[in-house]
Amino acid sequence: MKVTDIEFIKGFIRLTDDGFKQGWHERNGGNLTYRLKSEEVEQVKDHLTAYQPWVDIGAKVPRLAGEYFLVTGSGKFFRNVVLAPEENIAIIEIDASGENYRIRWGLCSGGRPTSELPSHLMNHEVKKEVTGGKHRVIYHCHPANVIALTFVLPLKDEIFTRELWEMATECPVVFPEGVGVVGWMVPGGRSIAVETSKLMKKYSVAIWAHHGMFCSGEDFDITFGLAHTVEKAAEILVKVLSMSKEKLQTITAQNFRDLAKDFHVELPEEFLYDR
Ligand code: 2HA
Ligand code: ZN
Repeated sequence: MKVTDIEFIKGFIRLTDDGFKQGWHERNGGNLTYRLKSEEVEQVKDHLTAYQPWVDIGAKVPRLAGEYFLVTGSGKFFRNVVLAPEENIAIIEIDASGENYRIRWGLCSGGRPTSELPSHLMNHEVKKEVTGGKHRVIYHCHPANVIALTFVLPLKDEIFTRELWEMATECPVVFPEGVGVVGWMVPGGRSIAVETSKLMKKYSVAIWAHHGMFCSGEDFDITFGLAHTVEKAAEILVKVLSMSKEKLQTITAQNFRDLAKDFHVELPEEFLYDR
C-alpha cells in the first residue's frame, strides 16, 4: 500500500487542505501533529527510512518516550501538503529520554518538523495524561476572527469562554470546559509551550493573543470541528461588536444551566457569572 493510501495519513492531509481552504493558513502559518497508534506504526513500518540522527526537541516530554508522530514541516505551506505530502510532512520518533526526535519518513527534500514542536509535544504529553491516551491530535491555526478578538477583549479565560459560548447555542456543548488564553509571547520556544500546556490540562482550546489558536482532540474530525466551531463563534462576535456595543438580548447564565441539564454537560460556574 502507498503511504498516502493509509487512513491516518489521508485524514491528516485532508485536515491540512480543509484548514487552508478556510483561510487559516497563509504562507507557512499553522502546524499539525498526530500521535500514531501502535497498529498505525506497524502499518507504516515498511516505509520507514533508515535512522537519521537524533535532534534536540527543545523541551522534555518523557511521557512521550518511544512514541511516533506525523507532523507538518517547518516553513512548509499547508496548501502544498495535499500536492506533495512526502516533501511537506514527516513521521518522527521520540527517543527513550523524551528529549530528542529523529525523522523516520517524509520531508524528502529536506527540512525539520514544525517550529512549534515544543508546544505540540508538551500539549500532547499533557493531553495523553489527562484523557487517558484518547487525544491524539494537536492543531495550530491562524483564524482571523479569533485573532481579531484578542485586540478588543480582555485576555481572560472567563471572558473569552463566556463571550464565545453566547454566540451559538452549540458552543457550550462542543467546548464545555471553556477556552484558555495566553497573552502575547514569542512563538516557537519552550516558554510559550509551558504556558500553553498548563492551559491544556483544563481546556482543549488555547488562544494565543495576536497569533492564533491551538486545539486538541481525539481524531481529525473532532479537532478540526472544534477549531471550526470556535472560529465561527468568534466570527459572529466580531459581527455583533461591529454592529453595536451592546447586545439587546443574549443567552443568559440561567439559559446555560438549563442547557447543561438537558445536554448532560457540566458547565463550570466560574463562566456563569452575572452580567
Ligand atoms: O509558521 O504558525 O506559530 C508556523 C506558525 C508558527
Ligand atoms: Zn502560528
